[in-house]
Amino acid sequence: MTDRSTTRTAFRTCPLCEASCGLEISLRSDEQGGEEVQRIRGDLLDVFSRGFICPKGSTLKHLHEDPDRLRTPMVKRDGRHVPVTWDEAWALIDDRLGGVIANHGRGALAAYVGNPTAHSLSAMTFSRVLLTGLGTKHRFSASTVDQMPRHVASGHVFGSPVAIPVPDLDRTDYLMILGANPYASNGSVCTAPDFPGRIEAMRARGGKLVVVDPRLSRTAQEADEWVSIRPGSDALLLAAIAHTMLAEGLAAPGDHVVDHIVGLEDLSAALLPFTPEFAAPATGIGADTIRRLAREIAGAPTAAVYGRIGTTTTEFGSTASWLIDVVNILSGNLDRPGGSMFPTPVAGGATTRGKPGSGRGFSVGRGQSRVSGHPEVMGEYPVSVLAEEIVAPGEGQIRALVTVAGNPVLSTPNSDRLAEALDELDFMVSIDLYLNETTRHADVILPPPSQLQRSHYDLLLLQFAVRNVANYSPAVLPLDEGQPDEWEIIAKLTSIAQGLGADVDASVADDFAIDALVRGAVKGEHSPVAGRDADELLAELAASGRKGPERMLDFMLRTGPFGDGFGADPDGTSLDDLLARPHGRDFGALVPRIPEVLRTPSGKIEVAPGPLVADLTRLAAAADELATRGLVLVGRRHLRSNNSWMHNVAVLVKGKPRCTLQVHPDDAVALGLVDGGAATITSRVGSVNAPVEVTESIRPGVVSLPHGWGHDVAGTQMRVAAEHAGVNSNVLSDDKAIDPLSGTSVLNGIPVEVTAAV
Ligand SMILES: Nc1nc2c(c(=O)[nH]1)N[C@H]1C(S)=C(S)[C@@H](COP(=O)(O)OP(=O)(O)OC[C@H]3O[C@@H](n4cnc5c(=O)[nH]c(N)nc54)[C@H](O)[C@@H]3O)O[C@H]1N2
Ligand SMILES: Nc1nc2c(c(=O)[nH]1)N[C@H]1C(S)=C(S)[C@@H](COP(=O)(O)OP(=O)(O)OC[C@H]3O[C@@H](n4cnc5c(=O)[nH]c(N)nc54)[C@H](O)[C@@H]3O)O[C@H]1N2
Ligand code: SF4
Ligand SMILES: [Mo]
Repeated sequence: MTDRSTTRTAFRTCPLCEASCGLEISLRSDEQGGEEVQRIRGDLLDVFSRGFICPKGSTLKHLHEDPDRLRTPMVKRDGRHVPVTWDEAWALIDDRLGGVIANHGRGALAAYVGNPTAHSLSAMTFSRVLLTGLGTKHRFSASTVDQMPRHVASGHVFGSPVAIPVPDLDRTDYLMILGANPYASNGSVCTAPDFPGRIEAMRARGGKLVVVDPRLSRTAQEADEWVSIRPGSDALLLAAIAHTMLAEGLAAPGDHVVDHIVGLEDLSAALLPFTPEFAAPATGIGADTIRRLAREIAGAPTAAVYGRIGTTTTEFGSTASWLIDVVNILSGNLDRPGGSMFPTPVAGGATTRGKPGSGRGFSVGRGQSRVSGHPEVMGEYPVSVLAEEIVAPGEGQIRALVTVAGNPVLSTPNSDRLAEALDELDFMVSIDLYLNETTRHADVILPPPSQLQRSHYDLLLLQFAVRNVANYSPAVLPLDEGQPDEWEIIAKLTSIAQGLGADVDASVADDFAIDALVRGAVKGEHSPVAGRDADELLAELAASGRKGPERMLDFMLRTGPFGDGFGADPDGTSLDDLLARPHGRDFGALVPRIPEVLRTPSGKIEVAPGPLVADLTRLAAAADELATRGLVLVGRRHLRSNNSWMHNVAVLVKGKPRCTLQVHPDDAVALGLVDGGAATITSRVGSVNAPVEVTESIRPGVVSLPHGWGHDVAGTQMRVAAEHAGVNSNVLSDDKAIDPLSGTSVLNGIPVEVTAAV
């Protein structure tokens, strides 16, 4: 009989959300002579998470074992997906994608890159290779239903879209959270395992938590103060807070940054109209409260203002993100311990490369979307125009689409329209774990290995971490027979799209990519390997036998701010160093980075950038309409859910249905709704029915429906999810409603009508 006791313990960072918790995974031998996961718990020794884990973390086992998870490529034949060999899938892609390129050119190709890309080392390192290789301007991603406004604000103010200050959670005395619910989401664009525990520690040391949200969220319940705000009006609240600081002489950016700021006078002038009295009707927050909040933030020993989804996915997302920086700057909290600080990413950070202290700055509009003329932002277009770009005929019409780790049919606006548009494509290929609402439209689905069969390093998320940390995890379980790694799939797809044929090896794109990375670095005047012989470095990297993401990561670690610089600093880090530290390496608390972090042409913090100041006019003009708007819809997240794709894990979806329409009791009476009954919710673009949950924990005039549900679609293979289908809230989101500065969709504050469903 096989010994069923633990045979091995592995450590691995959880890739499911941004918190990057360390996991301790016990394995035992299975009947087939392999290994199976016995138990997953928090890694007590992880340098960052110290044992914290949420209910999703242990489901890496369930995801790995999920019988619905795809293990072979799927091809659509006569409207049904059937399993095929990898060779068959590649041959078909070569033929069909090649056909589209031959007939219509590369301008007919498009790509949509979804959220889990940010959580996959393979996809992080190779999606850029793919996007370049496809050679099309039709690039879309989940960023334009998420954090793009934050990038735009940082780009204009600090010169780099990834120079994003994060709240120094472990040292702050006062935290204001707008439109985020870290007790459910575990934090976003602020990597902090056990965000709730860090908040509790702050309160234990006498700190204050204020939560601005139209819902009494879990986080708001834990707060010292809940400020109930009308959706979409955060920019007005922040403008009025900044106005108050200026008007009352409380604005003091501090000696540590003041010489590095330009535009303070322009800012003061632009904020003059935004008195608390002006902001009060639209925000639904009293002028006295706004003044008090301004005084509290300015008066606290240290304070940090932090905003997320509820501030970015609104009509004024970019301006709200900018005004968060403004409040942090005026209150003297930018770039100081306890305030809002810039991380120093150990690997792959754009603000640790190039000339420190100044740069080319940030601009948008290097192209316009073909149909609606939206400007390019960070090399992509608003995902809300994907459907029209597929449907509208003419030069540059999208005919073939590649999706990587994305489910836009549930995640992006006016989704019914997008679903119809996908059927008009000549060819669609998806790299995805599941046959779901989006991939059911694909001609070919290419499955990556499970999360446990892949290595990990949070290349993106550690750029926004509240401590400077590095943690690499090797794959826990081996690849299945014949299964390529995720990076090999992306690399090979890239080469096929470049016309290298179905038999091309993944190493072609890989070798090309590392070559470009190393040759670029040795040419960089400020790189630790400036002037070194690229071939020598490439040979040293090759000597380790590494390829793919590992080889790139090793290079990025070694040439990063804490790296060994290929011999320059023997104590510096490298992949070998991290392999010897399964619980990660801590490089300490965040340190001040002004001015070297800046990449503006002026070398200054541009506190009043033209496009954002100009947007204040649009904001002021919207105040009346915001104040009188009728019923609006907002979203919400649940701890046991992860966007659209983890509803096939039975332990996570069991219990009461969670896809309910939350309604305030007063509204329920007025609308004739009863708890447990059904409601019809209608917006400009669509209509859905959902069960009603009457609750005091939402502001009157606001209803809330979570996104990522709506799994009752034919032709998918997610049996558990189908039994807990819920409805797709993005049928209601309006594809025409966007923040014009970033192209980001309005997903919160959608005007709706609600009636009792018959
Ligand atoms: N468990 C779980 N964790 C997740 C995810 C998940 O789906 N489930 N998704 C991950 C992803 S991709 C992301 S981007 C992050 C997001 O992380 P968060 O930004 O923390 O996301 P939410 O939990 O949706 O919190 C948004 C809050 O904004 C509020 N809100 C809505 N409209 C407004 C408004 O106009 N103003 C203000 N001030 N508040 C408003 C909502 O009521 C809600 O409480 O979470 C990540 N973590
Ligand atoms: N109304 C409303 N809509 C929203 C939001 C909201 O708050 N309200 N939030 C928005 C936000 S913040 C985001 S980030 C987007 C998310 O939008 P998307 O990224 O489009 O959607 P996800 O639900 O994250 O779906 C991820 C897909 O990747 C697959 N997948 C999971 N892991 C992997 C992997 O490791 N590799 C590969 N190749 N595939 C994988 C899953 O099967 C699934 O198909 O949704 C947005 N949509
Ligand atoms: S909080 Fe996020 S990273 Fe941590 S265990 Fe849960 S899903 Fe994983
Ligand atoms: Mo997101």
